[in-house]
Amino acid sequence: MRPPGPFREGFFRSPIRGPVLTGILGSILLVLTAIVALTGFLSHIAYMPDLPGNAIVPKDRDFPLTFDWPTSPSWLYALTQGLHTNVGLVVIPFVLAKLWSVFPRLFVWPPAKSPAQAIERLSIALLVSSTIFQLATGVANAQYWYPFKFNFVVAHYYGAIVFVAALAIHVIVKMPMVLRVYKDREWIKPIRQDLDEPTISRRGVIAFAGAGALTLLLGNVGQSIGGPLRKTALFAPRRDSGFPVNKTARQAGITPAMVGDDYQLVLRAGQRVTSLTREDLLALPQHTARLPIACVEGWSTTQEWTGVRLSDLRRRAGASEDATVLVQSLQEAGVLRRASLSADQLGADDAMLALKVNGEDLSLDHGYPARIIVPALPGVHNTKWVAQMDFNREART
Ligand SMILES: Nc1nc2c(c(=O)[nH]1)N[C@H]1C(S)=C(S)[C@@H](COP(=O)(O)O)O[C@H]1N2
Ligand SMILES: [Mo]
Repeated sequence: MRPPGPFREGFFRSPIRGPVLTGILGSILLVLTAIVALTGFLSHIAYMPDLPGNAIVPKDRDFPLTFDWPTSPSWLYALTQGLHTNVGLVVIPFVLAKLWSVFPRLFVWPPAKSPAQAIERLSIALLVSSTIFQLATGVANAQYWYPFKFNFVVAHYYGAIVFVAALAIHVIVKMPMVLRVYKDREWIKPIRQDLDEPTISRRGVIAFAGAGALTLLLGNVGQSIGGPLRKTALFAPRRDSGFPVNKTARQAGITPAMVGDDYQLVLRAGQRVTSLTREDLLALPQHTARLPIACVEGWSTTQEWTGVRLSDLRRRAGASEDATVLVQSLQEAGVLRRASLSADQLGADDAMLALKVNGEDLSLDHGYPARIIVPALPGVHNTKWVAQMDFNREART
C-alpha cells in the first residue's frame, strides 16, 4: 500500500527535475567539494599533528597522509584556508538546489527495491547529513557561534571523513548517469514539450544558485584577502576591525600584572634553563618582516612584525638545529595555550618571537609581551603571551 500525499505519483510536478539538472548540479558540486575537502585535509596537515600538543584527534586515529608544512610562501595557509572557507560558502546554494532537484526521491515507494539499493540509499543519507553537518558547523565556527557542545575541530574532522567516504560511493554509483547526460548533450535539449511551461528553466535554477553563491562569496572574501578589502566582507564578524583580535587578553585570563616587570621568558633545552626579561629580548638582534596571520576561520591580516628570530632563541637556549619546540602561553586554560613548531619552522628566516607590530609594542590583546609569528603557519599556532619554550630533540611522537 502506497502512503498518501507526497508518496503518490504525480505529487511533485516540476518538469525540470530529473537527471539533467541533478547531473549538472552534481558535476558543479563535485569540483567545488573536492576543493573544500582537499584544502580541509591540508589544513589538518598544516597543524602538524604529530608534534607534541598539536594533535587534534587521538594520534593513532590521525589522518594517515602527512608532510612537513612549508614556511614559504608566507601566504600559503591564507590561500588554502581562504579557499576552504570561501568555496565552502559557495557550495551552499548549489547544495540547496541539488537537494530541491532530488527532493521527490525522498518519497519513492517502496523505499528500496533490493538490498543493494537500500545500501545505496543509506550512503545518500550519510552524504546528505554529513554535507549539512560540515556546512553548518563550518559556518557556525566562522561566525564564532557555538550552539553545539562538542569540539568543533574534532567533529568537523570526523564529519569530513564520513563525507568523503559517502561521496566516493555516490560518485561511483551515479557517474554513468551523469556521463550519459553529457554524452547525449541532453542539457541543451528543451524540457519535455508535452508539459506545461515550467515556472523556471533548468538554466534559471543554476543561475539562481550561482547568484546566491556569488553573494555569499562577495560577502566574505574580503576578510580572506585582508587589508582594506576586509571592510567589504558584510557577512564577516568584526569586519570593522582592520587588525582583528581572535581572543582578547581578558577572555584568555591574561591580566596586566602577569605581563609586568616580573615577566620572564623561560627557554628549556635538556637540563639547560635560560630566562630572559622583555628587556633582554629587546637587546638581542631584532628582525622585521611583513607576515600574515591566517586563521582557520578564513580571515587573514598582514602586518609588519619585529622581534627576535626563533633560530637565535634556539641558539641561546643551547638546543640543536633538529630540535622542535613546545611553546606555552601564560594563558592557563583553553586548548590554544600551547603548540609545537617543527625544526624547519624554527629555522625559517622570518620566524620570530615578535615583540612589536608596525613599529610599536604589541598590544596586550595581540600577545604582549611576546608572541610567535611564523610564515605560513596556521594562525592558531601563532601563540600569544609566550611564557615558555621547551626545545626537545626527541619530541616527535
Ligand atoms: N595564547 C593564545 N594564543 C593564541 C590564541 C589564543 O586563544 N591564545 N588564538 C590563536 C588564534 S586562533 C589566532 S587566529 C591568532 C590571532 O591573533 P590575533 O588575535 O593577534 O589577531 O592568535 C593565536 N594565538
Ligand atoms: Mo584562529
